[in-house]
Amino acid sequence: WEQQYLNLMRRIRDEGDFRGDRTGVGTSSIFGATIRCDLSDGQMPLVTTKRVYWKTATREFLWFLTGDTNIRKLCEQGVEIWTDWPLDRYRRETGEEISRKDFSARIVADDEFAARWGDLGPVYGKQWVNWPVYEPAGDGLFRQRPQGINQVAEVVHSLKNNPGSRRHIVEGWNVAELDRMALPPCHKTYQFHVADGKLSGLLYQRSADLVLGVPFNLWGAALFIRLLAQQCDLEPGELVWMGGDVHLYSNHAEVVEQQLQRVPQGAPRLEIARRPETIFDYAIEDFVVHDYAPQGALTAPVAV
Ligand code: THF
Repeated sequence: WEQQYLNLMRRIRDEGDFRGDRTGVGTSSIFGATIRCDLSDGQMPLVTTKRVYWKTATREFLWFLTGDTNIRKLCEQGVEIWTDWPLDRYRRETGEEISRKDFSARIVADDEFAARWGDLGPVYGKQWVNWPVYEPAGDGLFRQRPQGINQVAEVVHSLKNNPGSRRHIVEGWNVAELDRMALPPCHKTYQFHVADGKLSGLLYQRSADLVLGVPFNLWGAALFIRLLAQQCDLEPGELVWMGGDVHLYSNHAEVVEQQLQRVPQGAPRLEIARRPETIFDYAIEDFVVHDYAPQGALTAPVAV
């Protein structure tokens, strides 16, 4: 599968349309792309042509499943992939020139500071496990139900009880709440499919930072399938990744050249060492990756 990823990277470099973007960095992009990955025998779409921090991506995914939208729990674990957005807001609103390291340390140490500055709004985790529901209050008004919809639990239930359904969907794009999110969801729609005892999944991602984000998003989507498969006694099938606006940031050009000179090596496998009671009970220690010997790290700046 990794060759598909590299081919896509090469195609965008050679044929992409250059456009200014929200972040001001500028991208080359194409519209509409697909990558298919076989997940049988523990195989995972883990990029080997550079080091990808699969534990960071796993911690992020487990954090989504808790419904949390504050970066504090991530910062406590040394995961800083979401820190730049709250940091940017803090700097803009206070004018204080705080470093990323100091900001993150303060989020961890100070409850009030974390509550005030660490929240991303109703992003992925909130929508996945607690999508808000409003019901008539009788007087023409509506009130919010104390507990929203847990889409992940619903999908576990539907996979077990109605595997042939075409409605196994987890959706992040809550139109009514987009304006309160630090960033509207990129990996916005997951659909699952059961055939012949195998669970496949499709991720539709509206916007895809091919260098930095996509390796994380592919891992997360494949992990989602693996957890659901284990919980529902199914074998992992295939991951189908579909990107809308798939782009290369112009400040990633150097990294793109280096990565395109490399050749994928090996087939990393993920072992899940334990089967917890529910999909919400996994811990980072449950995951072991075998046969991962990535080529050297390539670092690239993230556009905020
Ligand atoms: N915005 C942009 N511009 N790119 C993205 O990939 C992205 N995301 C999330 C939200 N907005 C985005 C955030 N996810 C990294 C990885 C994933 C991110 C954000 C940043 C990153 O910097 N990765 C580095 C360092 C890894 C580490 O520090 O452990 C890497 O080399 O992989 C896509 O969902």
